[in-house]
Amino acid sequence: MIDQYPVTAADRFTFGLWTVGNRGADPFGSAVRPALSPVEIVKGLAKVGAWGVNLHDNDLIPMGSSAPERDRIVSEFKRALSDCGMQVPMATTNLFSHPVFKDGAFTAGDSRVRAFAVRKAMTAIELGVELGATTIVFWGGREGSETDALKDPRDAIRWYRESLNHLCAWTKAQGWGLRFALEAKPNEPRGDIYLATTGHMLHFITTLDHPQMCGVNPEVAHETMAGLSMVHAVAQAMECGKLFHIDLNAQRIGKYDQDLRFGSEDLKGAFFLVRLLEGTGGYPAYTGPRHFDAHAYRTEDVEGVWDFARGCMRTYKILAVRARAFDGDPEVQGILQSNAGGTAALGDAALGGTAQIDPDAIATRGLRAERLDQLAIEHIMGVRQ
Ligand code: GCO
Ligand code: MN
Ligand code: MN
Repeated sequence: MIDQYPVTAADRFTFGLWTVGNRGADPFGSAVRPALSPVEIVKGLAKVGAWGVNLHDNDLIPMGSSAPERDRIVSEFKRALSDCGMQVPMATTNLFSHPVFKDGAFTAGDSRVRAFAVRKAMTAIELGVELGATTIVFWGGREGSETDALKDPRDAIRWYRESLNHLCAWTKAQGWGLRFALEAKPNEPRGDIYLATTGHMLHFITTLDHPQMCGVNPEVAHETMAGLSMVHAVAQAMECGKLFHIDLNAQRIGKYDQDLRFGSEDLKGAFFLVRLLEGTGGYPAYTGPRHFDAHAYRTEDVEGVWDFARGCMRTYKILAVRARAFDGDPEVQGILQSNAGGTAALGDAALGGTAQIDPDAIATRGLRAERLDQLAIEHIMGVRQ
């Protein structure tokens, strides 16, 4: 059978070492799968057709490794990357696992912890640059609180800004031309995480010393956990030129951070997200990596992990084809055009003509959103081509 949805390097699909490397441990149970080495992961990802792999510093180099150990690990990893033709477009820093970060990294009350975190991020950025990364993600998993008795959130936000300002200035001074992508999450592992959504991050960026080098890394699971629309978050980021990276996965509302296979929940949300990223409904497409920040169900063995990885990419590709079909469908276009009346820019002329506007007449007209949405559903289900 011919594969109608072959994955190619042009798709720019990436996975984190921590995603396919996830061993299925949860707060109630230990690992169910063997550890895969970074080199094994690179080979496995290349085999399923991924374009690149992303990493936290400690996914590759265990904390406390000696300099010679570090160099040996990095050179082995680089060899595997070049043998497999794999890229490392993004790197990030683990600022959450070590107990020193129990009350935050950039927002820790203790200035020594903040200094340690910034230094760790600098070392991780150097590693990223050595591997060819052009985007650095910051996910502040521990930057939050269970009680606001311990510190004033305004101090925390100020410390967060100070750390990022330092990292931006230092990175610029090295002449690396990197971009920073800030990733929001409402909670988990903290009770409440500061700058809880992509919208919070977009505002925070405007308060930094170098806002132009900072953008966002929205994640499906995180916006959904907050009960928000990932499509709207991504659209807002795209609209202001701030979509620097994206974490694709799936999530059910009201649950813990599930990080499920892309498209495995809320297929309609995934469809409209892919439509946005691919630009089939208008505006330029997103050109950055399509990164999957997800992991296989705990029921799976290693083979199931590769099923999971293939599934993420395949669903994305199928949805891209379906989105194109939806936007090319004459009935869809007809409904959209029939609603397009009155899109004149708001200006003096439009405001001057308001006397002629009959609000009651306009209000009687239905917009055919039911039919349009049904058409989207039928395209998603593949019954309309
Ligand atoms: C999570 C986050 C992380 C980050 C990763 C990269 O909820 O655990 O999504 O997976 O994306 O640490 O910074
Ligand atoms: Mn997540
Ligand atoms: Mn993420």
